[in-house]
Amino acid sequence: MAFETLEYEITDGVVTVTLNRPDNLNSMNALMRRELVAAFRQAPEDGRAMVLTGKGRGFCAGQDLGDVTSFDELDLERTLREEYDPILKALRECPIPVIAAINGPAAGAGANLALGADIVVAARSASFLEAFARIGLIPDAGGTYLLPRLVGRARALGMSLLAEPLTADKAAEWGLIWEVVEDDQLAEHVAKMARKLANGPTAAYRLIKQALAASPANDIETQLALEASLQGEAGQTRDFKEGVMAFLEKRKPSYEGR
Ligand code: T3D
Repeated sequence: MAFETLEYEITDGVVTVTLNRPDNLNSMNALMRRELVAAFRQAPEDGRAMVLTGKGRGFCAGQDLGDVTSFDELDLERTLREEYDPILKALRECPIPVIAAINGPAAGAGANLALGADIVVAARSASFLEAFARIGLIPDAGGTYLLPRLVGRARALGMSLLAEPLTADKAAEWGLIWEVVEDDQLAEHVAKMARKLANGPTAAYRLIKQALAASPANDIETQLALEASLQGEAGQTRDFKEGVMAFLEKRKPSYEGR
């Protein structure tokens, strides 16, 4: 697909989307917001795993504040409902695993875009900043949903109210993200992880994502029923049979994603 604000590449079943407005740390304008939604919807057609990263020294600095030309004409509720929320929903609904490779500052809606991914790997020099309160706003783009679920109330409130950058190491220690790697190893490390996922049991990954996404809102009865139903589906896949046969035959499984 051709985008103006994103690079979109497909290699060995992995779709890599690179936010590409490096002069302002890949902050989001309206076009980037639309293109991100399109990319999350297109990626499962083109590959079996997706990587989201940023060009240059930043991941994403959230809303492009340079776009705010007239406060009188601003309607943030509309922008969120019509432009930001669809990004987070498209990311959430993306059936293939999405890895966010955080190469530098992730701030504002950029931090919450990162945290919406399935696996977040950060370069050691990267940071996470719920910048909103610095400019008199509340965490949006899914921030108030994701933060307490990832790190609990105390840390969610500290991050949101104090609006100070959190180092990648601290983010991993708190369980906000999956892991930290050295800066010069980020791209290779994530590419290897993405290739592994792209060669994995794609249908099971979709069902795992579905089960874990539903979990926070469910009681145990409902969640057990959902698990049973989704496992029933997984058990019908070609890849389940292949996984069991490969185990019994003491060989590596060859998954086809169905
Ligand atoms: O619709 C709505 O408005 C509601 C939705 C809101 C969603 C949001 O995301 S609100 C939060 C918006 N984002 C921020 O407030 C973060 C602003 N940026 C920063 O605080 C800092 O840039 C960082 C902490 C992220 C990184 O700091 P540092 O020192 O590494 O870089 P820098 O020098 O501040 O930035 C480098 C350049 O990027 C600089 O431009 P210049 O001087 O080289 O020409 C800077 O102005 C530009 N830049 C950084 N962030 C933004 C930006 N330009 C436009 N918008 C930005 N968000």
